[in-house]
Amino acid sequence: MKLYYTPGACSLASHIALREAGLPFDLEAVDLGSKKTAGGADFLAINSKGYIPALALDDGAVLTEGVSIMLWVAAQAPTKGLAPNAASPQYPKLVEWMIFIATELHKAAGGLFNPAYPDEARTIMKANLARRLDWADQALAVGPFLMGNVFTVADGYLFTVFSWLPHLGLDQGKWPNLNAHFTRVKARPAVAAALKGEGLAG
Ligand SMILES: N[C@@H](CCC(=O)N[C@@H](CS)C(=O)NCC(=O)O)C(=O)O
Repeated sequence: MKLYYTPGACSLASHIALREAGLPFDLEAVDLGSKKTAGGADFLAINSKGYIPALALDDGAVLTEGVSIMLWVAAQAPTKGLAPNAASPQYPKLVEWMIFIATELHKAAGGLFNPAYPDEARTIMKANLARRLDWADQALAVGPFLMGNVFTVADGYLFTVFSWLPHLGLDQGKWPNLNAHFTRVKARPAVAAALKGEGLAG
């Protein structure tokens, strides 16, 4: 299978999930401006939505939407504990985290990369994001991971979005529990390998 990604973007969370799962995969970078892959293919022919991540499976199917990809990857490696069993009471709690990160953090932070928003809009967007980060910081007071003692795909996703804050002029230190979580996740060998694989090590 092959993960289509852009260095440091939300596809990093799917990349981390694949590395944590220990599954074999290839990587191909996508230029989001030209919608061309590193190999010169038309990315829109691979994912007509035009955004990463996209995971092309060996049977020809293409998964899109990070949450869907990460939950599928977790299910391929059940012994790794990247998601609770789907019939367990913990599973919907993981899905809650995934949806919270996708809709309240990822999209809020991602929008701030768009320079077209005027300053007044950016101020409101940043305040909304900060409010959600405040809540997540409190929720992580117990930890060490979002689901307790076990690292799940939600932790790689939160790590990815939190890594964007300095690029948005937001101080990671304002959220001490999230910041400690970020450091903890970054130290994982699979995460270091994903960062290196995207040319982001260091
Ligand atoms: N709903 C998608 C959104 C993915 C997304 O926002 N991807 C961004 C990078 S983080 C992107 O590719 N943007 C380029 C575009 O929308 O054209 C998901 O959750 O996977």
